[in-house]
Amino acid sequence: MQGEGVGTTITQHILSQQRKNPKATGAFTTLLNELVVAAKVISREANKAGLVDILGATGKINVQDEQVQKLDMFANQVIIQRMQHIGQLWCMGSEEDPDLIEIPPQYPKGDYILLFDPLDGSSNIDVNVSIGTIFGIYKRRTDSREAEILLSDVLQPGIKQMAAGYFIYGSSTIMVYTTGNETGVHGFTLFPSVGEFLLSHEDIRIPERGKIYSVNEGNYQYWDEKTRALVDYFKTRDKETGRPYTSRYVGSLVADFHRNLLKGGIFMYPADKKDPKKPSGKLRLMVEANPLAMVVKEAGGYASNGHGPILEIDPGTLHQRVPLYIGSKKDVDLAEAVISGKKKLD
Ligand code: P6P
Repeated sequence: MQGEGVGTTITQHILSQQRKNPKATGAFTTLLNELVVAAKVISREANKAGLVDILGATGKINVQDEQVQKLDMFANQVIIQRMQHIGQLWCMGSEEDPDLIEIPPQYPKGDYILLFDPLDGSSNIDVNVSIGTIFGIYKRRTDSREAEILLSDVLQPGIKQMAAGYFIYGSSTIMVYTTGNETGVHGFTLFPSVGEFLLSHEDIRIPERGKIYSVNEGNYQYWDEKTRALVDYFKTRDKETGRPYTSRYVGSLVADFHRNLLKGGIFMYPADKKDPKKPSGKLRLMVEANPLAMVVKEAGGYASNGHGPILEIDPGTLHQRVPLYIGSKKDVDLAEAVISGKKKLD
């Protein structure tokens, strides 16, 4: 699928995926393509962040009890404003908004639900570390006769996602997405000179075992014994299992995840006792864990909350947090066996 020597654009690729699905109506293609436009706008601002007054905090605190950065707000608004008029969405949910985002009455509605973290890793904006947008797309469960937007329509297990992916705004802007059903995971790099995302990482497969572990060890004292034993395991010398693993932790989920997706390894954000309001750790099920869990599963990896698959969790609330162990299947299987108590590390 080459076009005029520039390679395969994301639009061509999404269309080719649509053709593989006999039931596809093109609504889905419209949705993904508009999300790409929003990401291009965010990328432009993220790359300017060091130059213009888009840095710093707004002085607001979001539903996550976190400082809202100016670029957070900008990214959130760009996605909402671009996506609300395309006529494909039933509603949206954002990490930045406490409640569901309704489609204004002047715009037609569709059957898809978009859940997203508009700018993950925003605490890194001011220090020029990669940040990103994470998204998951579901089909509404209620039929068109149901006029009311019901939270029960949105709180679906991650296995129901129609598509998921992320954008990384770093040294280059990259989009990684999957439409599931063994169609693979594909990465695209934004070429500003062309103004297009071009296929750069076709059919990404994560190594079944890695050599990298990613975790904030500053939380060690807040972890339970099993979590400490697991992290100590990755640090302990053992020739046969290629340990100690290398420690890599950027503090920006999309950056840590993307590196491990390409090179292999395990990212962990365990439950901890650091904040009584967040006993399950910091990361959100619906807008962070589920989308990345779909991507990693399609790439041959696995994502667990330490007791079972992230993708099979029945959500209780829109902003529910979960412990997250995600990456190379053998590493995450081990983490789940240790955290759930099935395996004891000596
Ligand atoms: P900590 C960024 O704020 C974020 O939500 C993720 O991108 C990242 O993985 C995590 O928090 C880092 O959290 O507690 O290690 O600083």
